[in-house]
Amino acid sequence: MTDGPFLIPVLGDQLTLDIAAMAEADKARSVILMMEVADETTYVRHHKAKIAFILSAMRHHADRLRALGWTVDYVRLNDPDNSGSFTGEVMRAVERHRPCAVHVTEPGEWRVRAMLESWELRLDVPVVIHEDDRFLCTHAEFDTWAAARKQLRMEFFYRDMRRKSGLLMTAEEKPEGDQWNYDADNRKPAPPRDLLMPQPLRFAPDAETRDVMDMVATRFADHIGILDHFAFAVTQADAQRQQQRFLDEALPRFGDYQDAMLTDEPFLWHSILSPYINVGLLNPMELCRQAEARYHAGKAPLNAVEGFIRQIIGWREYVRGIYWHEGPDYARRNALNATRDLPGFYWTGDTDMHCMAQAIGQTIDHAYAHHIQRLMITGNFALLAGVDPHQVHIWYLEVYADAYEWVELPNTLGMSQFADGGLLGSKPYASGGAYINRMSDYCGQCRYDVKQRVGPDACPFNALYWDFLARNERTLGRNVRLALPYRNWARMDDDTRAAIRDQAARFLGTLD
Ligand code: FAD
Ligand code: DLZ
Ligand code: SF4
Repeated sequence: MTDGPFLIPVLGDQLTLDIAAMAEADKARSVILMMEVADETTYVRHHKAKIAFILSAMRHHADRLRALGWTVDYVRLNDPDNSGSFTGEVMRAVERHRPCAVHVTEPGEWRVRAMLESWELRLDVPVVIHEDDRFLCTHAEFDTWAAARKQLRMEFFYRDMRRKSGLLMTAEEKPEGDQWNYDADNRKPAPPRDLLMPQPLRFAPDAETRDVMDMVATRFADHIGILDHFAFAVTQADAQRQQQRFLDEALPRFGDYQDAMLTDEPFLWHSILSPYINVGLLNPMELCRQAEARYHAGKAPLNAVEGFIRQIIGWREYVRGIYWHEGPDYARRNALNATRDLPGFYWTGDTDMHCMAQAIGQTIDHAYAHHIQRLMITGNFALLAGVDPHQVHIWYLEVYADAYEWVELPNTLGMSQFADGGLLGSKPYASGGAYINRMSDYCGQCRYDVKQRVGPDACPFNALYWDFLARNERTLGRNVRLALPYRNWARMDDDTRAAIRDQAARFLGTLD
C-alpha cells in the first residue's frame, strides 16, 4: 500500500456528481480518471450520434468536476498513448499516480464487470467496487423478490416499488385513485395532426461538441446514423431544461398518446429523457417526484403521471433486475429457434413498408424511436420474420442513444423477441397490420394494403403474423393468451391457410 491518492475511474454512463465511488471521497486525496477508449466505442458499432453524445457529455462532466475542485485525469480517444481499453488505461493511470487504492462504481454490463473484477489481480492495488445506488431496487432486493415467485411479472414488482418509494401512494398506503395501473386509459390512437405537439428542446452543439462530432464523423464514418440533426443536451443543466420542457408541455398528454405513431413525428408526447437518465445527467427519482407533484398540483392527469412513473420505477428497474438476475448467458437465449439474418434495410430504412421506413429512418436521423415503434414496428417485424434474436439485440444496442446492455437486452430479447420463452411477457408482442393501422397514420401512406392478407399488394405483417403462429405452434399453441388467434387460424380452410403461408414464404424469400 502506498500513500498515494485514491484513483476513481468514472465510466461514460456514470456522469453523476455523487456517483457511489465518489460519494465518500476526499477531493484533496483523489484523482478522477475518465477514459475515452476504442473498446467502448466499437464493442458494437454504435450510432454516430450515440458516440458523439457520450463522449461530449463525458468531456463536459470532466470540466464540471474540475470547476468543483476535483483533479481529473482525462484520456481522449485520439491521445497517441491511449491503450484502447478500460483495463489498459487504469494500468497506465496506476503507473502515473501510484494510488493507494482504486474505487470504482459497478458498471452496467457483464462484459465490463468481468474487466473490473480482474483489476485487483492485475494491478496489485486494492480495488473496491461500489454498488450503483442510482436505482431504487438493489441486486439483493431483486433476487429476494424473484426467489419468492414462480413468475416474475413486472406489475407486482412495480407495486412493491410504489410502496417502497411512496410515489402516488395515499396516507393509508393505498395507490392514488385506488388503482395501481391506468394503462387501459393510455391507448389512444394517432391524434389529429392539428393538435399542438410539444417538440423536444434542441441544443446547438458548442465548440467542444463540434470537436467530438468532427472526430466521430471521421473515425466512425462506417457506423450507422448521421450527425446532421445532433441536438442532444450534453450537460446536466441542459438535460434539466429538457426535463422541465417535458413536465410542462408533454406530460399531460403522455398517457393518452403513449402508444400512438404519426408519420414524420418522431417524438409525440414522449419525454426524450432516456439518454440523460441512463448516463447519469438526470436523477430518475427526482424526475418521478416532479411528475408526481404535477399530478397533485392539478397540472397533469393521473393516467399520464402514473403511466410515466411506471415506466421508470416499474419497467426500468424491473429490466435491470432481470438483466443481473439472469446472468451473462441470457444474451444467448433463443426460445423460438429463430435464425434468419437481420434484413439489410434495418441499416438503411430502404423498404416499401412505410411503418418500417419511418421507424428506421428516424432512428438513423436521431438515434431515437419511441417505445411502441421499437416494440410493435421494428421488433414485431423481426419477431414475425424469425430473425436471430442475438442479431436483433446487437442492432438495438447499436442504434439508440440510450442503449446500454442492462436495459436494452431484456427489452429486446425478452419483451420484444420472446427469446427467453416468456420470462418477461406472458405472450409475444406479435401483431399483424391491423394494430399498426389502429395506432398510427402509417398505412394510409403505404404502398401496401393493410386490409389484404395475400396478393402483391398485401401488407407483409398480415401473412407474417399467421405464419409466425403456425411456425411456432408447438411452442406457443398452448399459451392461453394466444387461444383466440390459434382458434381463428384453425377455423380457416386449408386453401386459405396454404395461401397465407405461401405469401409469407415468398415475402421472406425476398429478405434473404
Ligand atoms: P418515454 O416514453 O418518455 O418514457 C419515460 C422513461 O421511462 C424513459 O426515458 C425510460 O427511462 C423509461 N422507460 C420507458 N419504457 C421503458 C422500458 N421498457 N425499459 C426501461 N425503461 C423504460 N430503453 C432504454 O433506456 N435503453 C434501451 O436500450 C432500450 N432498448 C429498448 C429496446 C426495445 C426492443 C424496446 C421495446 C424498448 C427499449 N427501451 C430501451 C425502452 C423504451 O423504448 C425507451 O426507454 C424509450 O423509448 C425512451 O424514450 P423516452 O425517453 O422518450 O421514453
Ligand atoms: C457507450 C460508451 C462509448 C461509446 N464510449 C465510451 C468511452 O469511450 N468511455 C467510457 O467510459 N464509456 C463509454 N461508453 C459507455 C460504456 O460502454 C459504459 O460505461 C459501459 O458499458 C459500462 O456500463
Ligand atoms: Fe406497415 Fe402494413 Fe401499414 Fe404498410 S400497410 S404501413 S407495411 S402495417
